[in-house]
Amino acid sequence: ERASPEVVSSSGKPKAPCPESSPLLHGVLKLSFEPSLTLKEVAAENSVVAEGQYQPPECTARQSVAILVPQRSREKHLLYLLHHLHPFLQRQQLHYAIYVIQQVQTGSDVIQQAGDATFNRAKLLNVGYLEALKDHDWDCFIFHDVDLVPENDRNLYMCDSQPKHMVVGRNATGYKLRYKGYFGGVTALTKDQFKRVNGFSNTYWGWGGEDDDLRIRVELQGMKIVRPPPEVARYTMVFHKRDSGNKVNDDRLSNSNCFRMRLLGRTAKVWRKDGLNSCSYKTLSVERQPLYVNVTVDIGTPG
Ligand code: UD2
Ligand code: MN
Repeated sequence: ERASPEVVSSSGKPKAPCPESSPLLHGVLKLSFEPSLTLKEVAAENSVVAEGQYQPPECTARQSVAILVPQRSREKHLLYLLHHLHPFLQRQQLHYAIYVIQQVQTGSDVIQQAGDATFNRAKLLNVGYLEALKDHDWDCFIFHDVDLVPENDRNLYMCDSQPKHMVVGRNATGYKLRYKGYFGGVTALTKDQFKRVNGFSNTYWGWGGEDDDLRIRVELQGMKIVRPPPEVARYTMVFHKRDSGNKVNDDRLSNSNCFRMRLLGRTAKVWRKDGLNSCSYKTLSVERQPLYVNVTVDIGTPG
């Protein structure tokens, strides 16, 4: 175990629990997306972060939170996210670490940056959960798109008694919930909530459906999704086009003229066998960089 929260301060006195509401919060934030921003600059702004991890010096954090970010060829988005998220989480007085899970595929004898292999967001997040638990017994996991930046630091990156969906609205969609039951973008589940649903399905290759599948798993367990107030749960999504290697997953659902409910329709039948307990992968490296832990992993191919 490498990161238990310090319960004793450097002076040797026990640290009091952090207040229920952090005095450091600003509310609405002014975001910036400066194309010239560099990793070095973001590291310099965050000298209090070591190996992607931080704990408040002044009190004992109420939760230990692992932020899991699936990423492939979105380095600029990652930089914007790190730039905003580190100070944001510090103002929330959390003990936290950021994990970036990179999808790579191994060929027979060459390791190939998987520019072309089909992306699998859900499986990468399962890997992130399993790998992060090797470092520390995290209370709470935040499953986080690389391109979403929170606009208000009262959107607390902590877990509740029920699974929490943090993105009620975002810039591109008029800050409205996209549809009832929408569970994409950023979600927060405790270690036990995520384990109870057996994590994400590993079978969603390409874009879409994996977030709805997780919602179904949550509902099957009789849990109920909660959301922060809409004025707080707001995000800016950095502009992007659909990546190559992440085309719409047509198996995920369908309408009358194609395959109805191919994957989502079988969730209730398969969730026990398809998830954390069947997530096979090969960890290629775990690099402890100053601002995040970089987990590079071979998760295989759809076939
Ligand atoms: C929506 C959801 C997202 C997920 C996705 C369907 C929101 C705000 N987000 O995202 O959570 O359910 O639909 O799969 O509703 N990524 C890479 N490289 C790639 C492809 C994907 O890093 O080549 C990662 C990255 O973290 C990205 C995320 O996967 O943010 C989702 O992919 P997207 O941003 O292309 O899809 P989007 O915005 O429609
Ligand atoms: Mn996106």
